[in-house]
Amino acid sequence: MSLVRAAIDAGVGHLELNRPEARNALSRELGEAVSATLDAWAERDDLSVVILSGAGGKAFAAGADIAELRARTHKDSFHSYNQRLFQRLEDFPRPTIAAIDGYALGGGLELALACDLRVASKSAKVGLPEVSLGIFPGAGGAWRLPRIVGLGRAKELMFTGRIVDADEAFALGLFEQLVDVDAVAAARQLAAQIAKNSPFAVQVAKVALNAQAKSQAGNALEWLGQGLLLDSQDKQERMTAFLEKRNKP
Ligand code: CO8
Repeated sequence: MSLVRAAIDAGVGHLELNRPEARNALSRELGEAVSATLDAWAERDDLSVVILSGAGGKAFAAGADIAELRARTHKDSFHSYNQRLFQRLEDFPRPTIAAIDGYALGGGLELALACDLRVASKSAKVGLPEVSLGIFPGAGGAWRLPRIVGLGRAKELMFTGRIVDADEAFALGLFEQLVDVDAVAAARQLAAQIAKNSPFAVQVAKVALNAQAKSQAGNALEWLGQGLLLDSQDKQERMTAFLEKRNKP
């Protein structure tokens, strides 16, 4: 079974993370499949907008794959696979929309934060539980989240690791749109509105808006900070507890 389902229809690309049995947890292989699709789509003139979603209805993505993370060390942090993927998404030449039904946790929320826009349904539950696992949101969350919700709110969410329901997340400004059901259908409507406009003008607007928000220093701190945490015994114990179902955020 393919790890991503990708299709372009009427100028809108739909990329669906397809690992529902693991709540679309972002394994290295899944990340590479997303990256390959973005590479293939970056040059497409017939593409105006990209929608990202998660298969199965229960999760957009439940974070990085904890079994893989448990085995990672500071050397993997310096390779920064997730960071580079999310940066690739932020720099993608067309607008990107995360359509969030169900959980978007940890790296799954960071993936959504790297998209230009977020549309969610009432089933959405979001949060950054990394600190409960002995690491921190080191794939852009530490600087993308405060950019969107403000520093104080970002700290509160990150330090507690608590999971927020859809209404609260919308009130915090994490989503641009909240609908009762079916975030993908709502994202398609939004994409259709954007797709009516000049693709090049929209691209220039995206570049101009993003130019102010780049954080190279943030990237460097993430490699260093996550590298230290990935090597810690505390992380080993906490991730083992999750995998052995002794603990849930
Ligand atoms: N990684 C691996 N497997 C996962 C993950 C995950 N993140 N999330 C869920 N799964 C697996 C479960 O282990 C389970 O597997 P199995 O069926 O083999 O037992 C299956 O998916 C279904 O999960 P649940 O039975 O737990 O499903 P529920 O619907 O009861 O609960 C939850 C859904 C609430 C989403 C729950 O699965 C959960 O809490 N998942 C973990 C959430 C989490 O902690 N995410 C943060 C991970 S850390 C991270 O993202 C770091 C990003 C920074 C990257 C930096 C890299 C260097």
